[in-house]
Amino acid sequence: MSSDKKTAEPAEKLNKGAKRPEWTPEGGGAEFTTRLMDGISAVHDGIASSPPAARLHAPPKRRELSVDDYVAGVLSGDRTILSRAITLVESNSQAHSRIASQVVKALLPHTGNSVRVGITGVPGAGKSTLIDMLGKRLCDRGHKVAVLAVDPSSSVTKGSILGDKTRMENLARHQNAFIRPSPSGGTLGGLTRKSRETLLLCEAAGHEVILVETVGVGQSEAAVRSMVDFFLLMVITGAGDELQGIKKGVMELADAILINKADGANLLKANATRAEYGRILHYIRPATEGWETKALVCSAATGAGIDEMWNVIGEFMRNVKESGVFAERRRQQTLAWVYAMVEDYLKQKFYGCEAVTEARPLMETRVVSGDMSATEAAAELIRIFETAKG
Ligand SMILES: Nc1nc2c(ncn2[C@@H]2O[C@H](COP(=O)(O)OP(=O)(O)OP(=O)(O)O)[C@@H](O)[C@H]2O)c(=O)[nH]1
Ligand SMILES: [Mg+2]
Repeated sequence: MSSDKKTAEPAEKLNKGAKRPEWTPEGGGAEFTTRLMDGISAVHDGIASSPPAARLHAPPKRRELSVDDYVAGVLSGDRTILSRAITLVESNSQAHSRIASQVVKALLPHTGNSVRVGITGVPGAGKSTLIDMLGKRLCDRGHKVAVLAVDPSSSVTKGSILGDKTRMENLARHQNAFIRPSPSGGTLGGLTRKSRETLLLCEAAGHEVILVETVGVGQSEAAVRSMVDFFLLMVITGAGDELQGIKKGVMELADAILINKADGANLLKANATRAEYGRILHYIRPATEGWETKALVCSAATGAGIDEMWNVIGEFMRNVKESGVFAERRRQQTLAWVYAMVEDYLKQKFYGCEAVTEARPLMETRVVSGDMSATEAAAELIRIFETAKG
């Protein structure tokens, strides 16, 4: 018994908080980073079903990259470095965002050369299935395709539209594809900033087609519209009231409405729905000057109609490039981005200000009870804010 205890002691001592072996010299560099396994709590019995040894170790600390490393890596299309650059852009740490902005700035001259397509639609419309099928076809034809997600719901649920639900299995396996789930956490404004910079990084890495998926709830459609050239609204045939379910505002953002799941018993119905949308579109203001919003059908599952849809996007791009609408839209989008970031910053400052937070309940009570007008309350809150920040 006592001898058991004796032999156990050194191991306990070694493992207790120790991440490196005792024999590592003081100040030893990366060449001495061999890590110790946890004692008997770790499983290594030589049986094949055990977790691989690598997982028993804490992951080795990755070498820090310089701005030049990031820039060179992204430009050479190195996917690992592209991923790390995106992680940097997504980070909320100030130190990271300083490096990130230098990386993005250095890469800017290499951006702008892709077709940016936004895809929205109600949950379950088939967005991910379409992206998987379309993306794979484009990759097979030699294009490099990047897929991004803007998912404001993920900041609440910590889920992600490209995460657990749909893995885009065909596309994910393709060497020409790069798939990035939505960053989690933060406001829609924050997510959009990150997604925009991610988009630029993907372009610099040579991706010629960028597909941005967003779930059709809330404000994310407008956010995605403001970062893409072509905006696709995916719908499905429903219980007869499907047209009412879609807000006119969202239809006005779309360059095409794609009725998905036009297969099997649903084919006839999908075609009828397309005709109906075709009629409605006459009364809707087109999203893009000089382009008539199209109503199309497809089956993301079988692939029918997908090439035709891609041809429509090609036709659109030729049209807007010739007319100058493309260049003007990109210019406007960049300017809008500047002010969106300014607004985001100001909002954060205002609502993050302690004096404002303290004053709000009283102001709100007074406004609601009619003791104070909304204008007076706003003026007072702004005065409090400006006094607080000195
Ligand atoms: N029959 C049929 N089923 C489809 C088609 N496209 C997608 N589906 C199915 O519809 C379901 C939802 O598809 P997704 O691609 O995950 O839909 P989504 O729009 O990405 O959904 P969220 O990410 O949750 O917003 C899945 O079970 C798909 O297999 C289609 O063209 N035909
Ligand atoms: Mg999806």
